[in-house]
Amino acid sequence: MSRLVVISNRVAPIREGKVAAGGLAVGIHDALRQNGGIWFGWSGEVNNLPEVKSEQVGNINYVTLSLNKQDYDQYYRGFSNATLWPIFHYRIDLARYSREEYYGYRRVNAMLVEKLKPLLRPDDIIWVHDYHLIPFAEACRAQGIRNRIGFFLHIPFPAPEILTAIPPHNELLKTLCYYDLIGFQTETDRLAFQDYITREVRGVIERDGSLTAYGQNFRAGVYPIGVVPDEIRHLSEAYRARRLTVGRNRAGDLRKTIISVDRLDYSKGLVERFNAYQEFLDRFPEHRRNVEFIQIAPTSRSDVKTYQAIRQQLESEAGHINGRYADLDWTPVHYLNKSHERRVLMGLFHNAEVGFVTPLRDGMNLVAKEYVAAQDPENPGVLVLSRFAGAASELSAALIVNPYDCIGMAEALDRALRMPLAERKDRWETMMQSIRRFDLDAWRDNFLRDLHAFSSRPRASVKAGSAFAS
Ligand code: ADQ
Repeated sequence: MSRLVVISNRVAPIREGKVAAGGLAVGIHDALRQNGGIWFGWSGEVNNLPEVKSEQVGNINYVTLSLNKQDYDQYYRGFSNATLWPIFHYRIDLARYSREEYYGYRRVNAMLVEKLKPLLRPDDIIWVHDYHLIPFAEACRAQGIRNRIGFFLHIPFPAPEILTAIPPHNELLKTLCYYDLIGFQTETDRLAFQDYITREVRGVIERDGSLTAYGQNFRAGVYPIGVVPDEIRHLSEAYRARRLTVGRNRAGDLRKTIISVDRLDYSKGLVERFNAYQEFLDRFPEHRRNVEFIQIAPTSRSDVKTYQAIRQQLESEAGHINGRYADLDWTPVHYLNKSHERRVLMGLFHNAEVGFVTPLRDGMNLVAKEYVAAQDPENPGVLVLSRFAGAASELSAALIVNPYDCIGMAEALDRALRMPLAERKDRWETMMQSIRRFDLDAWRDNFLRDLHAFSSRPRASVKAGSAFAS
């Protein structure tokens, strides 16, 4: 049986042999445990000692390395998070491009391949994750690695008009085509990619559905990432009897809760969401004092400039709403800027009447699925979901909103809070069917099945010693 070798920008932290609980980490961990393998990537440390550390836990070998400051600035902070992330989330206005950073990105990909190469066996299957590692397969081929290599993009794939804002888009997409299988979250993403390949570079769709471009033949498929519904149900039920934060109104009734949980990121539509909540309090005064909004959003990528700005903006918005509406016994917004344990989050989801998930763009958004999976089947809450989250293509029984429509979102909150039990149950059951069908196991198994099935044929080799080899 082939071993699995997973490459991701960060390797999930190892603590006493357990990976940190989180959707993606759990999925990858399970896949590795089945046949044994390697999880390879950056340790998260920045120093001048780029030594490779290896730790064997059961049949999984966790291999990590640190980055030096220049690599970190160019590959991680620069091209990955200041060019690719904003552009792939349709925010050309927030993107910057530097040729040095792009070269650094390519150089680090080549360096990672160099460090991985001695650990590989000829029949290993390699599964690479996300936008930091688009050129990884091309670097593998350049260094003579012939294994089957698949790639999964966790974030959206932009429309070609947006993608071409990246000056070396053609070169970058050429490197992507060295993968045997490229996985996307939604059909929209796959079609945007196919559009680029067929229109921009005159690639061809073959009769077997594979694509040929830049002299490479490869497959592109849709593999929506999912959650583990039973695990979420189990965690959330532990909190069934507890109301963690919410108080009572003057009549003594428990206040209803609207919950949002995100990484603090401009793609998540937090400012627009706060504005919509304020609009909701303005337009529907009958909900004042009877509802509380909990926004959990720990800082992420705090050393990237645009992330500092959004944090300040949100603090000011939350202060503004509370300043305007709060009373001695009512705080309309609880804005919590720190991380919470997974079981606490699932408990909060379970107890919240509304899940308010309104990104401006999102590859999938697992929070939407987690919120639904954490509900009590006898008394489920309502999911208010942005049409621009990948999850919206599966969860059409949510109240779908446009996050740029402030009044529309305020009206959806009102509707969610008033929704009769029968309608809530109907919508929840429809969503749960899809969540069970496209769970985390299905995501992983379908991707790996297709990667195995797509036999590796002899490939044209890339000239070694290219400009980006480290
Ligand atoms: P993220 O942008 O991080 O992931 P998301 O899918 O919502 O977005 O969250 C991933 C996980 O992190 C979830 O399990 C969630 O519970 C957890 N999480 C989020 N915010 C948290 C918080 N404040 N505290 C604690 N845990 C939190 C990227 C893409 C997404 C895609 C995922 C998986 O941007 O579109 O769904 O990868 O492919």
